[in-house]
Amino acid sequence: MQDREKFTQKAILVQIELFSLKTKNSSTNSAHEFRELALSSGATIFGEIIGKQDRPTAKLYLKKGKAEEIKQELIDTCAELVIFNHDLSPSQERNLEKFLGVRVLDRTGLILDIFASRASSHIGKLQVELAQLQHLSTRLVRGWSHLERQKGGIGLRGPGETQLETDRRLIGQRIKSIKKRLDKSHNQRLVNRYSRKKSKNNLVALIGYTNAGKTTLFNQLTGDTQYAADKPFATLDATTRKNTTPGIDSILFSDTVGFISDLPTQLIESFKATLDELRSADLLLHIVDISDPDLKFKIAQVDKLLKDLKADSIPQIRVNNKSDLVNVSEAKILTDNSEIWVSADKSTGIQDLKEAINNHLSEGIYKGWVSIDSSLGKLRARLFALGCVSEERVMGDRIHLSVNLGLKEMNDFIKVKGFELLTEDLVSEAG
Ligand SMILES: Nc1nc2c(ncn2[C@@H]2O[C@H](COP(=O)(O)OP(=O)(O)OP(=O)(O)O)[C@@H](O)[C@H]2O)c(=O)[nH]1
Ligand SMILES: [Mg+2]
Repeated sequence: MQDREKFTQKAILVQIELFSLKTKNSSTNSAHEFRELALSSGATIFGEIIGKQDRPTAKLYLKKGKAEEIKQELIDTCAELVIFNHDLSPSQERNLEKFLGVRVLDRTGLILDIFASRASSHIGKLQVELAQLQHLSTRLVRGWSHLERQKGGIGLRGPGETQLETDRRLIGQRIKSIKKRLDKSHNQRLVNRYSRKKSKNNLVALIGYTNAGKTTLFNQLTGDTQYAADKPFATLDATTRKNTTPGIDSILFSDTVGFISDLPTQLIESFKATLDELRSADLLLHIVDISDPDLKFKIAQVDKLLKDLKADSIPQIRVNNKSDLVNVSEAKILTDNSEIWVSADKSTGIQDLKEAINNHLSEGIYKGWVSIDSSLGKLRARLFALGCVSEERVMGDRIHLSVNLGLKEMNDFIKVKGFELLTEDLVSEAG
C-alpha cells in the first residue's frame, strides 16, 4: 500500500459518449463511478476530457481532434497518465501512447490495477495476477519500445525483440503455474462444498453491485467484522461465516466481491473459483443501494452477470439496503412487495430479512414448470423480477415457465386464477 501511494500519478480522464451504444438502460452516473475508480487506483485527477462520437475509430478510439485536445491538456497540466473509461484494443492503446507520449490505461487495466492493490489473501493475489498477465500478454507487442526511444534509448530494437520473446515465455510459464495452483485450491473448495451439502448446511450468498453494502450487512448477519468502506471493491476475497441467530445453525453466509458494469472478462475467468462458490448457493441475497440514482442500471448489470455465471436460476431475495437514506413509504409504491427493506448501517429490518431467509430455506423450493395464462402479464413480470425463471416457452395462449421458486411465494401465486403447475411431460407433449 505504501508503495502505491509513492506512485500516485497525475492523470487525465477521458470519457466519450457513443451514440451507437446509447440505450435507455445506460448509466446516468458513470462519470462519477469512473472518477471513483480512478481515485481508488491512487491517481490524482488533473483534467477530464469528455466528448461525443458516433462510434470508436479503429486507430485511436477517438477522433483526431479529441486526441489533439488531450495532447494539449497533457502539456498544460504536465499529467503523466491518461485513463480511458472504455476498453481499448491493444493497437488503439499503443497508437494512443505513441501519439500522446505518455502511458495510457483502459477501463479493464484500471479495474485490474485496483484489484491488484486490494487483494490480500494468497489465492486472491494469484487470481488477480493471472488476470493481469492475461491482459498484458495480448499487449506485449514490442512493449514500450516507442516510449523508451523517445527517452533516448538508442538501439533498443534488437535486444528489445529478444527481451520480448523472453517476456512472452516467462509470462506463459507463470500463467501455467498460477493456473495449476488455482486448480488445486478449486479442488479443495469442491471438497468443502461436498462436506457442507452432507452436513445439510444452507449457503446464502450476498451479491450485488460494488458499494451496495454487502459487507456491512454480512457483518450484521454474522457478527463478523469484515472491512467495509465507501469505495469500490473494498471486498475481494469471499468470506463464509455462520449466522448468529440462536436456534438456527444450519445457515452459512458468504460475502462476495462486488460486481461492476463491464467487469473485465479476464477477471471473471480468474475469479471462477470464488464465483463457483456463488453458483452452489441455495439462496442469493441481491443487495441494492436503494438511494443510488443508477439503481435500475446496476440491478440490470448484476442480473446480466448472474446470467453469464449461470447463477440466474438460484432463488433470489431482493434486499433494498440504505433505506435510512430514502423515504421508504414513497419508494415502496414503486417496488414489489416481496422485496425486503433494511439499513445495514442503522441495523433496521434485519429481523425481517432473517425471517424471509428462514422461510425461504425451511419451506423448500419448487423446481419445475408452471403455466400461466398469457393475459397475466403482471404476474409474469413479478416472476421475472424474482429472478426465478430460467426458461420461457409460449404455447398458444399459455406461457410456460421453468422456475425455481420458494414454496412460500408459490403459495401466493397458486391462488391466482390462470396459474397452474406443470410437469415436465406435459410441457414436451404440448410442444
Ligand atoms: N447510509 C447507509 N450507508 C450504508 C449502509 N450500508 C452500508 N453503508 C455504507 O456503504 C459503503 C459501502 O459498504 P460496504 O459494506 O463496504 O459495501 P460492499 O457492497 O461490501 O462493497 P464492495 O465490497 O466494495 O463491493 C460503506 O461506506 C458503508 O458504511 C446503510 O444501510 N446506510
Ligand atoms: Mg464488501
